[in-house]
Amino acid sequence: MFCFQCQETAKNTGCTVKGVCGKSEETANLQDLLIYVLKGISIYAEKARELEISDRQTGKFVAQALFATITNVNWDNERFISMVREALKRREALKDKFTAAYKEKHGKDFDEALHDAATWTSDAPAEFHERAKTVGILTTEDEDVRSLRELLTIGLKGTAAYADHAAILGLEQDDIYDFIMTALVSTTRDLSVNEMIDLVLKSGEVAVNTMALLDKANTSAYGHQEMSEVNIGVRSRPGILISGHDLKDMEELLTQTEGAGVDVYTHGEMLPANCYPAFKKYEHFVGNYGGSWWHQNQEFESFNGPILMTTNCLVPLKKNNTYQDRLFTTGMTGYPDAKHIPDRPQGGAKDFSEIIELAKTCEPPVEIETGKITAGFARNQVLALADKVVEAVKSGAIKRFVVMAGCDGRHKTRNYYTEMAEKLPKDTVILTAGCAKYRYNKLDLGNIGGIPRVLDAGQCNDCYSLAVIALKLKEAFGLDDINELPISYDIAWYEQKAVTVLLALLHLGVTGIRLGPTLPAFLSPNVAKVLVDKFDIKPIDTVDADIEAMMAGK
Ligand code: SF4
Ligand code: SF3
Repeated sequence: MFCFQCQETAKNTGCTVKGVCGKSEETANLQDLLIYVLKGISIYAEKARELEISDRQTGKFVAQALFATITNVNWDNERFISMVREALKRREALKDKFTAAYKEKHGKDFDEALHDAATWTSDAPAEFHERAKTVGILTTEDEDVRSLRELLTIGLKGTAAYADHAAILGLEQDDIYDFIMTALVSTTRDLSVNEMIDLVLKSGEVAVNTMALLDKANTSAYGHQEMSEVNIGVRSRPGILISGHDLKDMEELLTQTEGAGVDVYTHGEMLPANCYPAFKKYEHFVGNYGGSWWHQNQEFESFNGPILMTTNCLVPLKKNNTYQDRLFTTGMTGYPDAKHIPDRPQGGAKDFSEIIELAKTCEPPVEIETGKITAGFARNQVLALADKVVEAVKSGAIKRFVVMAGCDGRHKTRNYYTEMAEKLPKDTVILTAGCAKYRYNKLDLGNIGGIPRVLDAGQCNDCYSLAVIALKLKEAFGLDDINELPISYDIAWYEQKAVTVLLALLHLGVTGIRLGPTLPAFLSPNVAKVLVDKFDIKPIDTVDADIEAMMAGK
């Protein structure tokens, strides 16, 4: 195996024996093979597009399959085997459609030689495993080509996840699926370095569009997040814990648990659900339990009730854990020993009754903390405060905004972000989104004239809100360049969605981003240099040095 897609990768080079995350060689290889067959589908999809044949369902499948390969999403080899089979089936169906149309148009059979990803086939899992060993990342020998191909593919994964969330809420755009597939095809071709860089940058544009689509899907379904005090203590009834990013699952769980005598709590990236009007109204929706994803081995124990994982981050269970029988996955998430809740039938809802019945037999959660977190500062809420914010900047009460969005992770070096939040001057405001916030969202950092010093826009995809806010401020101050704003970017990354967000920021023209706790292993020295030269991306330094630089606008 070889995997270097996340920040925790072994020695910041690549996991080769087993993932630091716990991913087995078998799973890693099946993921490689799945992506390989997705490239084959994409080759035919591109050909079919030339003949004006489009197949939205297949585009969506490609997005979902990519989503499944994100760190900490799916640990179930059986699911990957069935996804490879489905991918092969879809590829063949698309091929048949295309070749028939081709023959009709040209009066002869299609006989162009295609990349092996479009022709390889098998139905035997043993052959899957063999083939998988020959299609991994290292088969691209040139380090820079590999780096650009993987930067593109890794960025696509987050876009794919966000596109799937939007699709679940009924919003889809063919151009997003088309780009994902075009980009996958590009990795099977010998392109020039400039062509590859262009595609990477274009993927940032598509990421922005996809986050905008998801923002529209979320806000039109559930309203705009509003400033909310989220309870972090517990009540005395048994509860269900829901984690991940899928708001449709959140909605259906809340409606199905109403009046059932059990409470609902969020974990990790589901925290922002507490700020949507459509969810806040439920009396049995208690608040948020615990911290970010990597605390789950302890927190799922003490929660006592069933846990529903709707997306990442799900981490492997420890031996002798007590929650394996209480763990449920759904959507693209999977774990070999956990119960999987099937997709909703057309026009219907998922059936969470088994989870609810189990909850009734469980002990209530153990209280691990008490108090409240202030959240809900997505674009609408911040723009409602815009006058106040602009005034505070003009008067000098707010000297600088620091965007500290992204992911959390278990590595000790991430204390940097807690220390940064604590040490930033009192006239700075932190803008955040994603689970990185758990490093400082329970600290009492005060407010500036009623504006909290931590403005939490929500999930990682809500970084879109941060972009909207920055663009509005640029307008309010009559600036030409987003980089003239008193905003610094100190982004934490762990999994691939953060890479997507980074590419989106680059597309919006943001320069000077600090990225930590380490720079991605998939950036070769030459590719890293391009990003440094073009966008002034930099690694984090010490907290004190970074504060000094950021306050000086560097
Ligand atoms: Fe290693 Fe990260 Fe890949 Fe897991 S996801 S195998 S930790 S690089
Ligand atoms: Fe967190 Fe996994 Fe990335 Fe959505 S839940 S930000 S790490």
